[in-house]
Amino acid sequence: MKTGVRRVALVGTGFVGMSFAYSMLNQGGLEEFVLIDVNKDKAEGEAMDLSHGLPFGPQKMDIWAGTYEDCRTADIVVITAGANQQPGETRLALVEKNAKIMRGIVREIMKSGFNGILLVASNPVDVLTYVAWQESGLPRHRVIGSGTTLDTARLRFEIGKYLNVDPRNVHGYIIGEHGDTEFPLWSHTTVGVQPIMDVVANNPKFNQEDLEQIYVNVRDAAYHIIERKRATYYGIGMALARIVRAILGDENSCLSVSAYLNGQYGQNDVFVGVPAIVNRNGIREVFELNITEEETEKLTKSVNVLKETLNTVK
Ligand code: 6V0
Repeated sequence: MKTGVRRVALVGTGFVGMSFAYSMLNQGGLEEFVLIDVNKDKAEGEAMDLSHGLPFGPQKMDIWAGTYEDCRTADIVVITAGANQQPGETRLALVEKNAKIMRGIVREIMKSGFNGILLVASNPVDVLTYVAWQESGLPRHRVIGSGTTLDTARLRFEIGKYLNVDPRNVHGYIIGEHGDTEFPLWSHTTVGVQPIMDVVANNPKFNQEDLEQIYVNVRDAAYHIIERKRATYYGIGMALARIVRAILGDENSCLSVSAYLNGQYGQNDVFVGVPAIVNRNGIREVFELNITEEETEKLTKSVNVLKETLNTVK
């Protein structure tokens, strides 16, 4: 990755893309921000509106509505473009539609001579990250999906609320498909330095049933939010900003992104949410945690669901 001016390009200036952009505007960490959308007017309007926040932001930033050619020198291209499910449309039809959109976008990005890191958030994110990797020809460590970073944040928030501790001191991960088969790694969840299983076992105020309910709420959070406001975007916007800052800052942060598995946890040739170390080269490594037999079974089930969908668009 080049040094000096840090450039991020965003493809898809909808709710998710702009929540991410607004987070970056407030947090800083880059000098050039390119907004790309099939709807050029939308990208232009967003670039104007965002720029007007710069006098209140932490740093100087050039923000403009650009073209795929601007991806050439980008460090990261974040893809949040995609169609939403239409009434009567099956999930499978949506997958096919979005895979087609993803291939078209990645082809344009690569035509520019782009040689950075691709970060995908469009859904179904694990499947579309695979499609983006396949289409890009980039090394697998430079293609990343947002995976279960958002779900993990939801889990940390809920546990923090339940135990009345700062969610930043809750260390635990949701892994698997970003979807119905995801699950928490309770065996590796700690609050401060205490395993959560010890916390619930030693304190009559807390119990395992509540933890299971927290998991169900986390897993179904998107449905509950969509029911009320039709879409979810602030949480994922912050999660994407977190990943982008980990990359640009060469942080070696541990995040549950969608990463390519090459034998870890007995899984191969799939992108799925697992804790991984992220730095300016992308994914440095995927940890292989010593997970329980039950957790291994759940991960296998989740991967199988992903592979089934993936086979329809590969
Ligand atoms: P939105 O508000 O409809 O925005 C989508 C944007 O993509 C629009 O501005 C479109 O014009 C643009 N677009 C569509 N096709 C193309 C194309 N071919 N080239 C360029 N731009 C295009 O949707 P929203 O922002 O709410 O959601 C975007 C995607 O994020 C969807 O697939 C969601 O399902 C997904 N999410 C992913 C999450 C995650 O955790 N990974 C969380 C929430 C939503």
